[in-house]
Amino acid sequence: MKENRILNGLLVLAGISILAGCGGDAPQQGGSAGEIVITGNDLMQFSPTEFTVEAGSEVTVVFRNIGRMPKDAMGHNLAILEQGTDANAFSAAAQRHRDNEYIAPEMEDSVIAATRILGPNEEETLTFTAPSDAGDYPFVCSFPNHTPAGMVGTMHVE
Ligand SMILES: [Cu+2]
Repeated sequence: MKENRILNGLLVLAGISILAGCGGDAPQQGGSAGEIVITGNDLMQFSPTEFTVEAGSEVTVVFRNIGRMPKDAMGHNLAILEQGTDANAFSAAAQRHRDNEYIAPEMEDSVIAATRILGPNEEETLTFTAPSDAGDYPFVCSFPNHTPAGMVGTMHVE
């Protein structure tokens, strides 16, 4: 069963990769773009590290922790941030806020959408409206030390 779930995830990722390879115009636009699936693993890696959405569209992002390590040691979240947010500063401020899912309350205005901290085999679905301004928006895992370790990515809005 577990293998099937992982396989399904990989197939979804493969589909996203194919769409991404088509350049901007093809099937992702039009409001029924389908889910974007992002995984986090025990090596503090997001996959994929970038995705593209249409400005102003409804977006569904599924974030899945595919690692095996305990949540306290290797939890992950996915926080999509406003354009221009300093990802390292955001995550540095988050470190003191375990009780708030590692989001600093004073920086919540910089958050477009964020999951809670997920343990192994957990997933959470985010649904939000993409920004109306085209550009690149960072996303991070704000679990302590994961952003500086490279757990960052980019949401392209076009
Ligand atoms: Cu993480």
